[in-house]
Amino acid sequence: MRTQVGIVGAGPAGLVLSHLLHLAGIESIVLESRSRASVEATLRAGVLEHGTVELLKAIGVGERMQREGAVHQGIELRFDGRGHRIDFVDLAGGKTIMLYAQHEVLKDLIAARLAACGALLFEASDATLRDIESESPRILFSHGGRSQELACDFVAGCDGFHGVARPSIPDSARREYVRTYPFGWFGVLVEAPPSSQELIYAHHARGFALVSTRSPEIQRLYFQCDPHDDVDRWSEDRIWGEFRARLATVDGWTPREGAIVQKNIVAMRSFVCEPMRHGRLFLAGDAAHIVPPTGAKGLNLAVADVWVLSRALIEYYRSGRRDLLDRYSQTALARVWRAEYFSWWMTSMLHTLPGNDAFQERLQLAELAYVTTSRPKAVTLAENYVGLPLA
Ligand code: FAS
Ligand code: PHB
Repeated sequence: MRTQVGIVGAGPAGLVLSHLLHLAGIESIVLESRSRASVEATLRAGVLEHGTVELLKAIGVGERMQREGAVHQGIELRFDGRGHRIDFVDLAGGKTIMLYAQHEVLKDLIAARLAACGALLFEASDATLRDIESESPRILFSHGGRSQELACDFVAGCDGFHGVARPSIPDSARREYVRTYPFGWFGVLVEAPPSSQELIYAHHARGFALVSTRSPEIQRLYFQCDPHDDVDRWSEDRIWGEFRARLATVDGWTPREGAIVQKNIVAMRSFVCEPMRHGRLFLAGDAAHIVPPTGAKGLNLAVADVWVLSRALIEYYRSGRRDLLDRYSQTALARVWRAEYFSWWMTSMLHTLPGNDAFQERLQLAELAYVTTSRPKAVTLAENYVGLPLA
């Protein structure tokens, strides 16, 4: 098989890239190890930045998002039993965010790829990259029980943190920056009406809590937990008890409770691989970087990476120019480190460190008080949260 751009992974990065290239007349083949059903059912992110929403609309996959997603104009920071609203429209030049689940975005992208006769191979296993330092890299893989080889001009490694692309870069040619956090997020999916009009980020001595949403009937909530805990040790009563305690306000606010239909624990880490390019292999999304979800940046960074990569590939095929390709890693990493900083800052400000360091807690409360009383500081949070303009 032969194509111009071989893409490993059908997550947000791989699918948006394939569609952007298609719209510019550039061929690609997406190899995904899981089934379509599994990809379309994976529960992950829920917040789309302003730029991500505009891009999905611009490439023709925004119709259902605009119909079923919810536009949010701000968030609430809650601490010391009081809520403080961060107004994006006022503080971030009228920009907003969209609450629309990642797996719904993937369903829309897959439908658009297939409607455009895009080449999308699900259950393509054992992918191995070859000759990525040459002008004609190859991807070996198995599909339908047969060994296959895909020859291409470029390989886009969009296969997530546990994929094969990043490890294909020799250790000597890459450097990895890691920060792990001594806590995780206990996430629940709940059948209930929304508890609030906007997301609530709560700081509490018992640990962080987040009220998010998926639809008028389904809510998504998280609380800070021991990353090694076992979800089965948590009964519904105990879970709701934790949310009530951490989200309590002086005027008696309580969450709208309902049946918990899914629960899981996600570990928290910050990770960056430099460079994001090696020869003809270009990494994008979680394959190159991970952010703790406190800043809601994961999916949006993946989309921002492939926006930059697609501009570079389009210019290469249009004019033969290689400078944008050569600057891809540097350009993408500038945004990645900004998002890493923002996600680390939000995480550090809102999570309780094990051992309850009283001085640290006072520093966090001082930072929260400053963010919610200083306009310049609130603007910093708002503009980073809604997303900085795509490069
Ligand atoms: P993805 O991981 O989404 O996609 C990679 C794809 O490559 C997958 O479909 C995988 O099956 C495939 N693949 C892997 N190895 C392969 C191989 N060898 N061959 C072929 N295909 C291969 N962000 C938030 O903002 N909010 C959240 O609540 C949130 N929750 C998250 C929960 C979890 C458990 C995880 C892991 C991430 C979460 N994120 C969240 C971050 C998330 O949104 C990611 O940033 C986003 O999925 C990144 O997109 P991609 O880079 O496309 O990678
Ligand atoms: C989510 O809705 O899943 C979500 C929202 C905000 C975050 C992280 C996750 O910061």
